[in-house]
Amino acid sequence: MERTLVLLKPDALQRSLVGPILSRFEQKGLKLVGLKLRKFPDEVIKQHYSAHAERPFYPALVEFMTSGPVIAIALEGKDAITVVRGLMGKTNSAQADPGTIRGDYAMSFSNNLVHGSDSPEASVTELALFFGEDGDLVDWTPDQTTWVYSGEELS
Ligand code: IDP
Ligand code: MG
Repeated sequence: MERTLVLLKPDALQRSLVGPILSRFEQKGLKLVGLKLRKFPDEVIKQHYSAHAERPFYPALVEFMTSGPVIAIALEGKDAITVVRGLMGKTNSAQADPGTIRGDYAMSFSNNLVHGSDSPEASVTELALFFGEDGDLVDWTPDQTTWVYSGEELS
């Protein structure tokens, strides 16, 4: 099992798309292990996107991501990182496939509703940044687990 960080960006909250986006992840069979609504401090957002610090869109990205509340979500599942990236769709929403979150609900390159970790290394760093405190992530076993996965996949 793998864990990944998802952020619902300020446009998701402004456009009342939190429910539909969260439903995509829940209905896929991913397990919710962390959920947090905050106006995250500039330092947290800058750190989160530090890999893009030299890119021309970075200042606007930080401004956008601190313009309102963000929901940080931790999801767990088999190949959760890749599965979540697939559900999100391409970064430029206008080019994202129908059926993906960005493809169905967004038009923009920057205002693209969701973030998802892009590698196991990134997921560890990002989960620590947004859910670093003890008890912020919850270990539990949904009753449906044995229906979401085969016995072989769970062993
Ligand atoms: P990702 O969110 O699909 O992983 P990244 O390349 O990691 O995409 O970029 C991080 C975020 O920065 C994007 O989700 C988007 O909000 C913004 N961004 C990336 N490239 C551009 C661009 O060329 N113009 C405007 N915003 C961009
Ligand atoms: Mg990225």
